[in-house]
Parts: sequence; C-alpha cells; structure tokens
Amino acid sequence: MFADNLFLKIIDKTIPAKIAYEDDQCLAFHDIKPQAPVHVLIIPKKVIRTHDDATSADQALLGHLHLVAIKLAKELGLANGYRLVINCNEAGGQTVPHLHVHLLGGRDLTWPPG
Ligand code: DGP
Repeated sequence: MFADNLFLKIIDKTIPAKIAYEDDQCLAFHDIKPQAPVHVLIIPKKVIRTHDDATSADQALLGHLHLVAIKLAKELGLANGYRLVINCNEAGGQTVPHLHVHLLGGRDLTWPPG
C-alpha cells in the first residue's frame, strides 16, 4: 500500500530536498534514489494522489508539468534525450501518493522498463 504523502513535507520544506525548479503550481527536486545521472521529480503543489485522480480541471496543470520537464531537460543537459515516467498505483510502481513525473536522463536508457 501507499506510504504517507511525504511530498507534502517537501513542498512545505519540512523535509529538505535539492530543488531544481519551483513556481506557484509545481516543485521539481532531485530524487533521493536516482536511477540515472539526472533524476528529477516534478510534482504539482495541488494534491492529486495518482495520475488516475486527475480531472479535466487539471488539464492546464498537467500540461504545465510537461513544459517544466522540457525546460529542466534543457537546463540539465539532456539535449541527447530523456524519459518522462508517471508510475500510477501499486502495480504501476507508485510508492508515494502524490502525482509525480520522473525526468530521467544522462545515460542511454533501455526499453522495456522493469
Ligand atoms: P514512485 O515509485 O513513482 O512513487 O517514485 C517515488 C520516488 O520518490 C522514488 O524514486 C524515490 C523518491 N523519494 C522518496 N522519498 C524521497 C525523499 O524523501 N526525498 C526525495 N528527494 N525523493 C524521495
């Protein structure tokens, strides 16, 4: 089952994180257990527990997360390519109940993922 929503504590800075980007809608920070030389998590400040919980009201917010990913990929030197991942629910590998986009790059990424 899901652990606590510790990302809320990263948003309110109770838990420290290496922040890559922040604005009024989202926060991006480096993953504590990186799976690639660059591994950043981009999260909405609004609580959306899973990708499945997003609604049409979140359309612009979801688009914003993608545009932030593009900006960060450029800033973090991923011109050769990168991967965005959203794990959804338990079988999808989601462990933190707060929607997050993984931005991975800096090495040749294999397919299929595990
Ligand atoms: P997922 O498995 O898709 O729910 O990804 C959760 C990610 O969150 C995982 O890659 C590890 C990362 N993570 C968990 N706890 C922390 C933390 O306290 N700080 C940071 N920076 N990342 C964390």
